[in-house]
Amino acid sequence: MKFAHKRATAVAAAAVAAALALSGCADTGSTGGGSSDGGGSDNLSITFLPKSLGNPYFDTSSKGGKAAVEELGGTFAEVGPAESGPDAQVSYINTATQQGVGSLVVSANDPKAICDALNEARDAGVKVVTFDSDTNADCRDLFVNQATADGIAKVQVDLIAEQIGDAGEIAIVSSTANATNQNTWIDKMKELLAADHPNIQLVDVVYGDDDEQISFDKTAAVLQSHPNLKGIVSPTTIGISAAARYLSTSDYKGKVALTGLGTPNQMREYIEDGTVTAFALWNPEDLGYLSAYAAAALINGDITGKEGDTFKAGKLGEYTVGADATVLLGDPYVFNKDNIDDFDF
Ligand code: RAM
Repeated sequence: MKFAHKRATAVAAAAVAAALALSGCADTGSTGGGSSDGGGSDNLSITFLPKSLGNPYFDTSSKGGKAAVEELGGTFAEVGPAESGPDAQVSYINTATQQGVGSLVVSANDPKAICDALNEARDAGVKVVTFDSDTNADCRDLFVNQATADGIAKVQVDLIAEQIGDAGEIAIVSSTANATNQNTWIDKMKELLAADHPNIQLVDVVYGDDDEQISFDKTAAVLQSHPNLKGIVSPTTIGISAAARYLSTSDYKGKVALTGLGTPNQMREYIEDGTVTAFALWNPEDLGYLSAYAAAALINGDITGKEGDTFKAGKLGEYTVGADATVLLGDPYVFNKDNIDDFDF
């Protein structure tokens, strides 16, 4: 598994920096290059556009993206809306297109709403990489997926089933209603519940919009409307930490289970106080790092997004483009009280 432990990350980063310095490749690079004969360009100006700013998950993915762009001698930028909304990213896409960036690396709040803007960017020569949350496949060059949707759904269903004794009512506290990633995972979770967990009933799906307070309030409301609730699954880092904050000081603490996708730093106190026993995620820093390398490979013309294309992603090694122009980071990882202190993101 390519999971960066905090010490391993630091060691690997130092090794890469040393290698670049030795090979003389650590210059600042050009950012205004046009296309060369092979269809590639040297315009390594790479802009990250998360679902929204101020989310520690995306702060961490951008940290990885920035490290990769710096290793490559390019120019990193991060822009984005304050709140996650279906078309809130359009103006940022248009601005980046006007600026002539080499690539936009986007986590989409909606599969369709930003497509026209992205396709205009692509017509102007910008390579579009989606990561974390995809658009429809015809509006991007490549999707860097954190883990398979089946794997992400299964780890959460397994965790909640184990935590509630495989029986009883559960609810989902999701992010925004249109989020491509959460909606895909929720559909897969429903399939798994129906197939393998006949005694678990999913009674509600509510949306906290990846906003801490809305997620907190929706958690309170869903617990009130379903007095027999045994567990909550929150497949969003903002949702699960807000739900944990609510549960931790309520009478439901220890009675209603909570799991889903969270960052170790946001969940640590709730693991320590017993509100949550286990949750899952991948390493967002690695996801950002891989996405930046994929963007650079598209810009350089090393890959086009064709199945079987390969490229090198620095300390993470070589990756191959799979079906539907998708690159896969790895497997989800489960955090609990025994391992959470090994991680710092
Ligand atoms: C939130 C966002 C992001 C998702 C994580 C798990 O930070 O919704 O898109 O991948 O949770």
